[in-house]
Amino acid sequence: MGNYFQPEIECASPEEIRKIQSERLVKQVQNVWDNVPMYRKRMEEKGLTPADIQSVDDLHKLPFITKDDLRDQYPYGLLARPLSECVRIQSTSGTTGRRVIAFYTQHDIDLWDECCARAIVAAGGTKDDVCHVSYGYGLFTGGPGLNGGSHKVGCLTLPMSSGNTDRQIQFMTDLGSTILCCTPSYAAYLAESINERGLRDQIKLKAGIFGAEAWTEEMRHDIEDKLGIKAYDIYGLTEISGPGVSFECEEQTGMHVNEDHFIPEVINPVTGEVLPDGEKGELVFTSISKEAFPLMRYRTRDICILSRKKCSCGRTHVKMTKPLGRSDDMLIVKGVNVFPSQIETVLLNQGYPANYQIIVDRANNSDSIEVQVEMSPEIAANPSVVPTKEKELVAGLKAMLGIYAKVTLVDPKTITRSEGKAVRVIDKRNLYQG
Ligand code: DLL
Repeated sequence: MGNYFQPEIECASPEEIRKIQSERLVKQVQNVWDNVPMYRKRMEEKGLTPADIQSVDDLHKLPFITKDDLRDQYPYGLLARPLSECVRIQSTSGTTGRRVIAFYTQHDIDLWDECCARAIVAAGGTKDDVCHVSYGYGLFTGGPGLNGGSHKVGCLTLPMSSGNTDRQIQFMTDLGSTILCCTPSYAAYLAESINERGLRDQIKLKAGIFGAEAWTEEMRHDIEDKLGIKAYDIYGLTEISGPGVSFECEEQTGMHVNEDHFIPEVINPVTGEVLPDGEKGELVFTSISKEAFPLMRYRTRDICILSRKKCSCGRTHVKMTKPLGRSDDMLIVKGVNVFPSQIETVLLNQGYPANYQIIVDRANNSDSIEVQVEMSPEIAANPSVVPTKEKELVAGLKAMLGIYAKVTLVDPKTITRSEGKAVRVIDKRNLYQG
């Protein structure tokens, strides 16, 4: 194992882990009760005081919080520390209306870096490695998170960010990158580009740490074959800190959750009932050691299964499967979170009817999104305006989503009407398995 493996925590007995969790949970509940009016109000509505939460066994009593709560409290409502103690924000992709901002104290950044360091070590990383970080830097958590983890491990860190494939490959060959961190789609694209240029034998990569979007086992094998590496999954979300909430070890049978910082639960998304390990449901996290932006029982909308089966790596932290779907309609396209309702807002604002279809596809490892919408009879009667109208929609969608979406205006009454719930989204990528 490398130099940031923490066996005293990562291989602690379940009893020891529960003890740490209980102590931290009790403190965190008092913290949010004292400092975040929304939490106090929600607890009072359920007749709870901090005294009702004595251990992890009481966690289920606390109310859930959702992304809507985060939006309602935007920007400062959920802060549990004075702004003067915060040193950083990160944000989810998406629009102003839907954006979620997470705040960090220096302690929170250190904790996050530590989680990412554990992930890098689990992928075989040591201070002798050259860690090539091609996740986006900026508001997105991917670049900053893996960058911080790489520093903690002591790797030589290449803060490449995404894009500029020629430069990526040049640094990779010139500096002998050994660990690649990026989205699986970008890894597949890089792998293809390296092979096309005949440079496969000039790269020294041994491992990849890929996450931020769903990817299949087939895609894993394809990337592993093309780059001659072992590809590890990493999971996380901005609200809970970013990448490193959980990560794969060499067994590659699920991702160990950093349970000493984030308590996972799986619930029935309809009733909210907590489900036993092994059952599929919505993943909920409680962050028990964060200072600035601690979320209690946050509903991730990711569907997965938890397992406590013994792992050959020696880590005892619970494992989660890859997300097996979502309990809402969020899509991740080109690494950006997209809600169909955002697209509908743009269409309606520009005077189109709500007869549309969203088609998401992936070709050459790159996502594409197309919006087909019915034109009005007025536009149909004057087809010369169609290209201009399509351009206006493309611009509106770009402003709303931050990515290019192709727009096709189709003839009135040509999009199939549904007799039940409208099927607005056709996702041809089939990314979720199970
Ligand atoms: O995607 C954080 C991250 C960065 C994770 C780099 C891993 C690597 P958000 O942009 O807030 O944060 O998106 C979070 O992405 O709720 C999942 O639906 C999805 N997601 C994240 N990791 C995975 C993964 C970052 N390994 C949302 N597999 C989450 C499938 C993932 N989906």
